[in-house]
Amino acid sequence: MTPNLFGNTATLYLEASQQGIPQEKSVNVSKSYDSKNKLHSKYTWNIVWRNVIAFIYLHLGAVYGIYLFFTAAKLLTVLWSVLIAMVAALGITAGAHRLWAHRSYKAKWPMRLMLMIFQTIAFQNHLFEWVRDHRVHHKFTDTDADPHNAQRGFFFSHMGWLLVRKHPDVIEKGATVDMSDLEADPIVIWQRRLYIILMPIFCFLLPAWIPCYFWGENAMFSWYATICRYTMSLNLTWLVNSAAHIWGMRPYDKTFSATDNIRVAMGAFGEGWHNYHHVFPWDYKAAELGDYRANFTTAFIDLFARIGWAYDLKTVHVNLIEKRAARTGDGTRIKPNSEEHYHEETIWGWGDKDMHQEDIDGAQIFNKSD
Ligand code: ST9
Ligand code: ZN
Ligand code: ZN
Repeated sequence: MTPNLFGNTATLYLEASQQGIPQEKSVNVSKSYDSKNKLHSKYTWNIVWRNVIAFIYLHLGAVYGIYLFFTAAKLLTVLWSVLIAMVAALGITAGAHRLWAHRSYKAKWPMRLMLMIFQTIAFQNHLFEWVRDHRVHHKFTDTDADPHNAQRGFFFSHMGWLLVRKHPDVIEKGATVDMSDLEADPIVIWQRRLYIILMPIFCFLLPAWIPCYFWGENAMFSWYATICRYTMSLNLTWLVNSAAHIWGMRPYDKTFSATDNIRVAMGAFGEGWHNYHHVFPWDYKAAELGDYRANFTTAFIDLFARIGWAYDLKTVHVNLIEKRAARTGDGTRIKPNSEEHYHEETIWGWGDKDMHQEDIDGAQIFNKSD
């Protein structure tokens, strides 16, 4: 598939859809572009200037932060920033993503509390909002209802979607996605209620204050180290939505844009095996192959499984993977058994009402609860 960096035809596809021109969910990504619709486009982006200004500040601040890391900041401040970035990343990968969004394993309350705090450090919206957008992304991948639809180009799927009002389909179709499990989790509800207080404390104030108090870092250096850490973490996360929906292989299902991208997997703690992940979102490893080096999150979950805090770890039997790859993959994992590839219903994770019985029967569950 040709990389689509700034939208153009794909954006126009979206625009056309707003003129009432019917569209179906794409069967093959490249087929979804329809140049005839160009003439009818009138869609105007509803830009949220507050966000544009905030992201400009964050990115300029991040550049200054990098400069300070190499010239003026103390080594301890650099190491501290890396540590906080790692903790925040685990809040997203092991917490928001694999635990809450996909229910690929279960966690006892101390682990959920810890992951909720880690996720608050990451400031990528509160858990309820993060999970809702992510489940909607999985259910409606590559359509207007996908909050960061990669058909609208690299920039939109990376960051642009946070700078404009959502497409009405996101809200309309998103309302059909089950969120009852999060509504029943007191830790998620408590975080949502207090987010406006918790987020600034955990993402900005504490991480910036600790270097000043404990090793006498200059307050401005510490602030820009914090801005830099946050902005770099955001960009690494966003690569899963952009790069891992554009560049790479589609070994398990070639009918949607998600790809397996090892570079993203390394940088995003194992979240770059994204073609596999879209096919089997309920696998706690979010990957079929690869070891802990390219999947730090799996190592983290396995560690907590050893002490019993993480349990019911779900993964997929190789027979099921190969059967699916032969049916819908691009041939890089296993030889396809037919030239015809049909798009199959996508699901958001374990417990989705559209989950195939074959998948439920084929799941392997480790560290099972009684
Ligand atoms: C951020 C998120 O960065 C990043 C997510 C990345 C996901 C990646 C996943 C990949 C796996 C993980 C990889 C990790 C790797 C980590 C490695 C690190 C080393 N369904 O949103 P609103 C309804 S955030 C159903 O305001 P607007 C709902 O009723 C960055 N309904 O829409 C809602 O009301 P409420 C920091 C939905 O007005 C109402 O609509 N945060 C859905 O169009 C209004 O919702 C920011 O920058 C849905 N999906 O505004 C904030 N969505 O919530 C940016 C909405 O009360 N966001 N509704 O129920 C905003 O300012 C706004 O959301 C907006 C849209 C301007 C973008
Ligand atoms: Zn996911
Ligand atoms: Zn995706």
